[in-house]
Amino acid sequence: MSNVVSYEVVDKIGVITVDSPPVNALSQAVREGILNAVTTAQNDDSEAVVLLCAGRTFIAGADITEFGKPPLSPSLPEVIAAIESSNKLVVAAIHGTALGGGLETALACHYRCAVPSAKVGLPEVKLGILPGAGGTQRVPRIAGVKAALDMITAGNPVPAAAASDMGLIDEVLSGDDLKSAALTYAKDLVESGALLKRIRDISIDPASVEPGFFEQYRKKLARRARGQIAPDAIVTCVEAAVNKPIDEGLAVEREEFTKLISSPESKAMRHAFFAEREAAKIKGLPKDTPLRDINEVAIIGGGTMGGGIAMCFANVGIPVKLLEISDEALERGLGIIRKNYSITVKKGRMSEADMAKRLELISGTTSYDDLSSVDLVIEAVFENPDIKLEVFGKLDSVCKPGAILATNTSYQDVNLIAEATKRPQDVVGMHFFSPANVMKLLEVVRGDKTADDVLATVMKLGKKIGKVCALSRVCYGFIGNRMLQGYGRQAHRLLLDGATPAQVDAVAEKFGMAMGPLAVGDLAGLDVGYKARQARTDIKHDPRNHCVATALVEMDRLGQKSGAGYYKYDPETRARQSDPEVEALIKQKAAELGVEQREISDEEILDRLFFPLINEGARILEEGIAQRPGDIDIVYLYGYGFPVAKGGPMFYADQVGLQRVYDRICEFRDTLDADSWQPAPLLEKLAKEGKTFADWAQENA
Ligand code: TC6
Repeated sequence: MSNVVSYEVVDKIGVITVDSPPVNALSQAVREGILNAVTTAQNDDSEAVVLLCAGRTFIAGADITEFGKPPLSPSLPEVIAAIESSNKLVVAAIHGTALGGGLETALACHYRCAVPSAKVGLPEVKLGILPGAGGTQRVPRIAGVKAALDMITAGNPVPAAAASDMGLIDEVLSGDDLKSAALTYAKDLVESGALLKRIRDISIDPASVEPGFFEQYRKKLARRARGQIAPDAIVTCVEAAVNKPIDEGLAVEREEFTKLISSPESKAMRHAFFAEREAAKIKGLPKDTPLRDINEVAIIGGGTMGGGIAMCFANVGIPVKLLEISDEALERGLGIIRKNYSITVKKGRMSEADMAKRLELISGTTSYDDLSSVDLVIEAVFENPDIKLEVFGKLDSVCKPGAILATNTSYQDVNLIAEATKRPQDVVGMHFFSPANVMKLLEVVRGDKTADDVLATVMKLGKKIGKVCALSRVCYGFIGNRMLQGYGRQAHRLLLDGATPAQVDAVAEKFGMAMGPLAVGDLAGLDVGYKARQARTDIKHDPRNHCVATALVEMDRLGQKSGAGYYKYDPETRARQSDPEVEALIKQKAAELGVEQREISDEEILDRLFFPLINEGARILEEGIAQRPGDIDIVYLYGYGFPVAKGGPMFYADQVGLQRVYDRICEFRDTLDADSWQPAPLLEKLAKEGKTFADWAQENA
């Protein structure tokens, strides 16, 4: 039939098999293959047709690499129309993940069966688009309006059993042999005289939807959309599914889809999709680099960080030993883990039995001798270099040969830590972000002597525990925290120059940051930076970069935890409120330092906050700390709340134009502060050559 789609008749059942690795995406060849097979089936002696896929998954969606290019015939809606109007029963047989256009293809079939491990979903919203091949019209027709909206606006996959409860799956198959179970199911349908069930024939009674429902839903979405436009468009389409006949609803869906696919938000989110997958690859490391077995893990330090990391492993069934210095500290650490799991159970997101299983995998110890059997140790003790070196010395003496010794340090020199052992090749950084059981980013830090198989193993393991990994070389703060320094510095300098905390945070949040920089300071605790500054006696701190923060700590305003920092916090709701006392303090500090305050525009705030990220990112690229600009984007998207609709700082820079970024940095250098605003040589070079970071990535692939 075609290279990627085959058709055969087995026992009077036509079987269409899509075989287009890696994920059977709906490329032009796949669409054409399915269309031809369905057309053939109309006139042969088959009594019904089964559509299934070879390899690891059912169709995982449209081929994203085709987006933004001229459309190729046949379109997915044409293929779907042909399936739905087939004069013979068409049954989708699902394994792996039926996503996006894959699920929409399955919904055009008259019946859907799935193996128990299968999942279905419409993740388009995560690419800044919406299901453009009938998903917004068909899902509400079978699953109901609210369930459809929840599923499509969140974009998360739904397991087979839940999908069956929603009506999206008709039969959860038993047994592992998908093809034979699907054939049996199709034959049973034929024998029982099952009707050609077409979802398009179902209509929704508009009276079944409460008045004002869509308006309220939109409001709820707006609060979490952070610069995204797709969620609102999804509501428009589902509303059309309720109020219009299906063909008109499909037309609304197409119109909204067409608008979204060419939007800057979708372009940014597609960039993020591919950058995430690219970041998992280490340049120069062969794909078949052997991996070390990781069957048991130990964590040194049972604080918030260590406990969170332990949960990551227990969550995927890997036994973890938590080491603390005393029984008391250990009990405290295990208690926090138990509390965290109980909260999840209370929220209904985990069963008691699941919690018990995970807790059983976490054991405690106070003796290093108990670590002799583990395959990986992650040190998560205080950021004190002496303590870290001592821990690694001990690990070196008790751990078995070949065990991976990782540090969760945010700032320390991984090469120095490696030298505290006789096996620097086994030492690596695994920098988790707090709370470690929630935050998706894992910065993997490659020491000068880290072995290839250690890196490959850690990257793979990171994915297994649900993290998005990005590789960094050793430098102070690695990729993320190193870049953050300029951002934090400017937030503070803007205050001295005349902006209020509320104004600075509002600009960052309007841009799409989860939280503005000063509100983040209050959340993390202003004492954290205070202590870090005190610990760094090797450099001279410019008071203009921290004087307000320092004064706040000295006034016992540590942030949210003490009820006040840059803001005052409501003790009940934690809502933040501007505080005239802080505004007076800022004025006083500016006067003391001779800084003349002025009116600051939002545009200036935006550029002064985000351009330092870009400038430092350029240095990080040039020094080879990060492999690619996309890796830097991933660090910011998953570790620092950068808005995905902007694609990450380096992608954002390309959209703004490197010439503008460069010019503005030079302007700030000349008018504000020459030390903080030296343009990175790579930025200057690319700007002068009229190039982008994406061009650089291509040239250095
Ligand atoms: C849609 O359907 C819209 C329809 C409307 C039409 C009108 N296209 O993630 P992995 C590649 S929108 C092209 O590492 P996993 C991926 O880049 C789409 N390529 O594997 C990678 O390539 P590499 C809605 C794709 O096992 C390789 O496959 N669908 C696509 O961890 C392996 O990927 C989605 O958004 C694609 N659609 O996870 C689903 N998908 O090896 C997106 C993957 O060269 N996909 N690739 O780096 C996923 O969520 C996951 O890939 C997965 C498999 C869960 C299917």
